[in-house]
Amino acid sequence: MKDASPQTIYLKDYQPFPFRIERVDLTFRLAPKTTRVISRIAFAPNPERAGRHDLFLHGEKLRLIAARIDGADVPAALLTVTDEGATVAAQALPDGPFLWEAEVEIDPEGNTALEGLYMSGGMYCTQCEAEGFRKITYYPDRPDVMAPFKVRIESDMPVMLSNGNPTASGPGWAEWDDPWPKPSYLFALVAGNLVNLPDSFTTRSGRKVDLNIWVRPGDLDRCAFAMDSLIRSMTWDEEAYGREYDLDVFNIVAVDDFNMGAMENKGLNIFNSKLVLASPETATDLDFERIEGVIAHEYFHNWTGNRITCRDWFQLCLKEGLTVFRDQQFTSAMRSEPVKRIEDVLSLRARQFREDMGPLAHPPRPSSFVEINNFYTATVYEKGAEVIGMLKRLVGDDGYARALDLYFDRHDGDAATIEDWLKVFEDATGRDLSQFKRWYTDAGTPRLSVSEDWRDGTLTLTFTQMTPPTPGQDTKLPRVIPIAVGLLNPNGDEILPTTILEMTEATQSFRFADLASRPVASILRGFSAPVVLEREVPASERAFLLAHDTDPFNRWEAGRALAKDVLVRMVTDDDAPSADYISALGRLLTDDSLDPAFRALCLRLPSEDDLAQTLAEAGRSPDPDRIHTARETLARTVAERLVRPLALTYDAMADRGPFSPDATAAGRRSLRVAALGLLNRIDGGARAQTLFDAAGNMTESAAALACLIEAGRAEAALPAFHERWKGNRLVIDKWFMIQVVHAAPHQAAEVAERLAAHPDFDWRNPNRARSLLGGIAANHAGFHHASGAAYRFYADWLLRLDPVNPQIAARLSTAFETWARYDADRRAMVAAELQRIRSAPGLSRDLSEMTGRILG
Ligand code: 0A1
Ligand code: ZN
Repeated sequence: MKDASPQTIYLKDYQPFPFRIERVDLTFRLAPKTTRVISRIAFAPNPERAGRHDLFLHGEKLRLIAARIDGADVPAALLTVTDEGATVAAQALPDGPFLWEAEVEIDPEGNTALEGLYMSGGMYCTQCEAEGFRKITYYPDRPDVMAPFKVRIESDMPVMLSNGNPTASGPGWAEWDDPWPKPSYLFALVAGNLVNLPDSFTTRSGRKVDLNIWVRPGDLDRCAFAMDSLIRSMTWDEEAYGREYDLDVFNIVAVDDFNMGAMENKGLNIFNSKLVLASPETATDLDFERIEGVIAHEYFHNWTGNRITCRDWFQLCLKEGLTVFRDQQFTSAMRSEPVKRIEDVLSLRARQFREDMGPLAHPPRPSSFVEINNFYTATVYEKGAEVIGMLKRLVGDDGYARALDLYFDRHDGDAATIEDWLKVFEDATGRDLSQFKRWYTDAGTPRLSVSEDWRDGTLTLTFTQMTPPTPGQDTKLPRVIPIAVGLLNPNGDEILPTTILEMTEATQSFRFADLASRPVASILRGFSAPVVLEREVPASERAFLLAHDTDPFNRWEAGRALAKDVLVRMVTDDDAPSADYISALGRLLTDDSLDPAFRALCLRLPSEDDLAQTLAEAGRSPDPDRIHTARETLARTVAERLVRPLALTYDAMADRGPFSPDATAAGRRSLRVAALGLLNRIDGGARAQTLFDAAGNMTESAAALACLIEAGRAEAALPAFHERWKGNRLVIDKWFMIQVVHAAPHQAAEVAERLAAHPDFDWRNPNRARSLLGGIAANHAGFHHASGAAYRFYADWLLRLDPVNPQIAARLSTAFETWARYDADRRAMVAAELQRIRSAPGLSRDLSEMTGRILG
């Protein structure tokens, strides 16, 4: 989308649309370059907006063929058409209800931005969130305008799908009816040569629902896990939230070209094929877990997003935060709760904290935006979910359940706001949440510092909170912070079980009296609030918590903090790796009472980006080379000192029976490959080679390949892997990514250049572009190499991608969001690349907004 002067849109300017829509009828005559869309839309005045109004309908890249009101052509003088839409002057409109009819022509094949109606591998599909429907026909493309849709599709494709229930079909046509009023962003259409995996589900009130997963012929043998995940999601949502499905069919379609992960269109979810297709040979355990989680996420949107949608896009976290929270609960229920919590916190810190500390920081509910597609962020999604977790901690499980019941009762069929959401909690629990609301309106991650005072059998914990300034928000008021605390006596017995302290002031003390001896405090258990805990803790206390904490999250956290302390000292003071840390790790590794997945997480050293962030938080400029060297040295030292237990673990965790994707088997594999990653530093890739040659599943195969690259002996493995998997796009994506992620820092840009010239580098495919570019950005020392070669390579590709798919270019540009952390030379190189991008003629609104904000 080219736009000379992109406009900022403000939450405070919200006004309801002057018209309501009673029903929508759409006919599609599909043709790759010339699809006709005929719309009939029954409008009526909206009583919330008195007076007469022009009718403005969004529309972009449409060729208008005819426009009629109540059967008569709209006079040319009363119809204004621009790049953004069509306006019918008020005097052309009757006082009461009227019928708008339009015929437009669109070009799905030429739609490389993958927004609106486009083609992927010969099939037609749509993506309408957030503002794609306006590229299909003229419409008030905003989430607060909801209507029932009827759709007729005419094409020579064997399968034609849309939202709702199928009503009739014949040779070359099919009709669909969606009785549930929905906003246009939930519209979907698919037509193609597809095959389906069918199943069914009977809801607890007895409605039989036909389930289908539609894929390209040849992919059918990789859908079973997704179907199983769907059925488990439907069951769980009934049990945990009392939510039933509400149509006769639920269709999922997998497409290869998709900008995001998946989309919750009513009754017709469209998925990136990487989040549907899985077999043991082609998908890693992480892929399986993501598929399960995203299938659940999209299904859960049926209530939190579709039945109750958002009034405007500023409220995006209303549906996304809640739905992420629900999918996290689901995964915890299906797998291990502590392991899931640790994984979520790792991802929160890596993505959301990083965002919150840089130039792109914004509140979960922003108050302005230029391009809404740039706000599908970790803050809206993951922090949005954390805020709900805190609400639940504050009001308790019963309060949460009452509030949610009230939310569904009160707002079913509504386009709601964050105010509506908080009000149901206030009404259901009697709490005043006005201070809590700051979590939605303020950006930035609070820093929470703690001091301890011990005297006369009383422990006093004094907390101070401070949130650094973020763009446009210089001063911050104190927030409500639920701090989960437990106390352990020196033997490791719990003397105070987890208790929630409710902090509301800038500084606040909490007392624990009548204690026989000085306890050890376990603070922020379960990561009860998304804050940075700043606390000087002696290594001995961390080691004690790592050995004894009864809260598994904090047990892991203690080990992680120890590892970080060690690594930071190695980077800043050239310290030797700490023997205490390594022996603590050794004890954990061999503790068979602990879940292997948990042990695997403990073995994983903090990432280089995480260390850079930690150093930056402490006001130091991180040196990527030193960080890389320190981490490598620690990994090698751990491997040398723990070679025996690591080798035993590696052997013991081998799969015993047939492959299972379940959490237990996946946890064993993750411990096995974590041990392999360390041993690989000292066995010259010997184990990796054996595993690569024998691996029967992708988790081990991909891990072995990565190890071989790191050991510098992948010359045979890389072509062998390519040869074996050249027919499978998803596996070839991995082949691209692994090579750049694991390349030595000084070679990373060169490897990326070489791969970009590979005939399989189909960069118009978002997954493929993300594999290579996301891969190099994830190679911290490679991306930030002092030569600046990776910065240049990356910027070149953003410029190339932007005219083709601005959304993808803009998302990838976040690799530069941390630039201000680094030294002056690196900062100058990144700034020059960002300026080069900004000066490109015809830059998209998406990338222009992002580069502008990143530069600050
Ligand atoms: N609502 C979807 C994510 C999504 C958002 C935007 C898209 O295109 C710009 C596509 C999908 C979800 O949360 O799963
Ligand atoms: Zn979502």
